[in-house]
Amino acid sequence: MTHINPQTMGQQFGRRSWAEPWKIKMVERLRMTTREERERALGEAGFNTFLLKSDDVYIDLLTDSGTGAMSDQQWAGMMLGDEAYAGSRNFYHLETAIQGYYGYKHIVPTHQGRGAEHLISQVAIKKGQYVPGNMYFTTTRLHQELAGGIFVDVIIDEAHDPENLNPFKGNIDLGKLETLIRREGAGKIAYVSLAGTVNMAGGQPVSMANVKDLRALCDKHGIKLYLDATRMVENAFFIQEREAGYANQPIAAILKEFCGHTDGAWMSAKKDNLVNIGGWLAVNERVLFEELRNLVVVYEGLHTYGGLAGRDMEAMAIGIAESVEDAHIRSRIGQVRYLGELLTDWGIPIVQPVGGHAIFLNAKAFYSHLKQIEFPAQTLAAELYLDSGIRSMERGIASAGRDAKTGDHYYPKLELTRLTIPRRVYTQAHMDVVAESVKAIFDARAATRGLKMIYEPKYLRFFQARFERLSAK
Ligand code: P70
Repeated sequence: MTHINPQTMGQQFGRRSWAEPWKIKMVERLRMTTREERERALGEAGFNTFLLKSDDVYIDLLTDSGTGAMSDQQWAGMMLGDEAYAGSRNFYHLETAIQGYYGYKHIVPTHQGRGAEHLISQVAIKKGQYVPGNMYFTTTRLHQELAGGIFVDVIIDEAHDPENLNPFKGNIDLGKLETLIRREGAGKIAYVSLAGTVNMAGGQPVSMANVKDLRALCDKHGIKLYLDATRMVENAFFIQEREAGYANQPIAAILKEFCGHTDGAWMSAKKDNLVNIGGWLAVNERVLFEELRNLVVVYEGLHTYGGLAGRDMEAMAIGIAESVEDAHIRSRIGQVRYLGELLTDWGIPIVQPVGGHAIFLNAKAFYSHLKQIEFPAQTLAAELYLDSGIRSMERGIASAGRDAKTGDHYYPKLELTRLTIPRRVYTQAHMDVVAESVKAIFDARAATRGLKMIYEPKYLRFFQARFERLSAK
């Protein structure tokens, strides 16, 4: 060793360090694998990280969905499950938590986010109506389409540019929305579908100013505004950090104010709400609620459990309260940001600014020698797994699917590989290992060959598609 200049994480970036507002009570062992074992596992999985067995994965960054660690309080809450078929006391705790922190009046529990998406889409969309939104999300758009809706992307153009530094890249372009309303008429718009921190754009937030303007525009035309609240607490953090007037407001207050501009929300509680399973739907309008509450018994379960055990609802109620603590959200996003800062510093192309839940590697720039139909983001996920056993997720052409009418592939502008950070699970040392592995495959990128798809399922193809490595040219 020739030169040692040890620096803490904070010092490396010219600031004081933060640390997690918790300590570890229980650990889960991880299995390390050899390169040969990983070659075999990936081959068997058809080069699709969704098809890997988790026992073959070392650091699992596939998703932040349901992969978080619950607190001792939440585990204690699990023992308080009231497993009555009807009227479980845990449902009322959950209802109170959602009403208190998100501010909506009526609550319908669901087994997870897509259960809620299904119900709201069936009730609020008439065949042939448009559903404008700030970039598509796979399950959200599919449920809107299955209900006969036509999704229209009205996010600002900057969201499609991975290098653009706009602090609120999740914002809706009101001009685009107004043009659609003028062209089609307000009656042809089912509702505006707004997501907090836009997943497919890189976890990019929506500003309070934008939701206020949207509210005014929707009111002008008599259109409803519904929120995908899945990562809305993370969105509130960016408002606190970046938007004038919010620096001294607690996260809980910002969250409630934001939701107050919308008519209702659906939620995948597996993210912000810190549980391994669960979701909910919440609306202010009584008539709509009655319809949703009627439909939930068809698809999910009785309206006081919605496909969940009582203990799951208790853990969720406690998780909601923990999720809005400022210290929690600061350290959660701080960890994501730390990984982002390392990669940025090393010149590795990632979506900027770094968003709330993940680092998105810009696979188009990473493998600039590959065509999009050679699946650069899927290739990147495969190479990262082979190098170190880290599992990531493709968010590019495979995820985008095909145009239902023409049958052609969608060619999304963004071709990304997502390193998604579970909440309260991995340490800073894990982040260092991840960063070094990304650098190793970046340094070896010129020799990397792409993939071809050899099996393609009809719905949400990325989950089960299989690929093969292209032979050398
Ligand atoms: C992810 C997960 C789920 C999700 C979401 C937003 C903004 C709704 C949902 C659905 C899981 C996932 C889902 C589809 C493809 C890949 C991964 N996102 N809205 O990893 O909620 O999963 O509970 O049904 O991000 O991003 P749920």
